[in-house]
Amino acid sequence: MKQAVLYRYCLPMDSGVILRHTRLVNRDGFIVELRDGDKLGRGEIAPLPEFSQENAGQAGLQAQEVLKCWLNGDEVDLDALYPSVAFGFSMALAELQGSVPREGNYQAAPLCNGDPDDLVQKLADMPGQKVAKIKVGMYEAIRDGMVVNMFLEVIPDLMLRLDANRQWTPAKAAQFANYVHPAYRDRIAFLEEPCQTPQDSLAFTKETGIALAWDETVRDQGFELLEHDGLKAIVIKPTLVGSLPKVKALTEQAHKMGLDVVISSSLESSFGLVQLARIANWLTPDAIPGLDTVDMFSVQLESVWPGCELPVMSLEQCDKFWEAAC
Ligand code: OSB
Ligand code: MG
Repeated sequence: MKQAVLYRYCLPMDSGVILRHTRLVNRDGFIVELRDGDKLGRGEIAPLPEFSQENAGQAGLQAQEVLKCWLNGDEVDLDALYPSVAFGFSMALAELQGSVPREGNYQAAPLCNGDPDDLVQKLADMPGQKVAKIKVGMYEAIRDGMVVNMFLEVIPDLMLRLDANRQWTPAKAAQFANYVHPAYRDRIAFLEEPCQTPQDSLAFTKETGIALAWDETVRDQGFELLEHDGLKAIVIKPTLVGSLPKVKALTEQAHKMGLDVVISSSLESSFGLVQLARIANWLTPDAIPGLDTVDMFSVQLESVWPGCELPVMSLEQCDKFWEAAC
């Protein structure tokens, strides 16, 4: 017997989570659950407001159609689905087939959202290579440059990942780069999306020698992965990119080009984050994933993120939005 369930969740966030222009008070999403005989597979479908093209309502409706097809034994074209639906459904299928190893990579590159003291403490507790991520581009470029210098000076074995989210004009980006001590530039593992266009970002990396990573660019219409001088890594957010087979193919292509791949969160619940940690351990065993986002919630869902002490809500406590069997 085959059975499919869609659970709907609405999880309260920590106060003050801002996504681009809006404050995210609750995170809305779905957990898809597939059963086939005694096998079980689950995945999370959670479009991210301000980032996904689809909203939770649209994703929920499409997920129902997909699950009906699956119950009927019909072929599902993953590439025709919304990325969030393609990812959650394909992850559930992969779990059902036992193709994603259980072990996860729960090392995180701690995120610094403003308070340097916070980050210094987190890094002091970090074993092995210290890697942290700082958002830049929100304040003065010179201030960003000062913060980067400060961290690299205070913590000599620290490598930094920076993310400007396409906030800088070429002039602002140059201002930032001029402020970072030349001897420290090699300890910037990469800077994600410094400029408003990929062309400007490529020019920036060429001029400054600061390594570049694509994040938004990976999701641009018609994106094709090409080698460029200075391009060091790509960030893959599966909820925004699409199915697990697509994520795997893109990862393999990037690795062949010698690029690092960082599996990263789109603010999935702890349930989805744990699955992303498993995907990261499987597909990118040498890279620390970008999954330090569980603390943006005020509850976890079903799975506990290692070391996180937030209360845990179970799937049984969620609304069963839709179910069917055959
Ligand atoms: O700017 O990369 C971003 C999460 C949700 C939406 C956008 C972003 C992020 C992250 C996740 O930064 C954490 C990470 O990539 O390390
Ligand atoms: Mg980014």
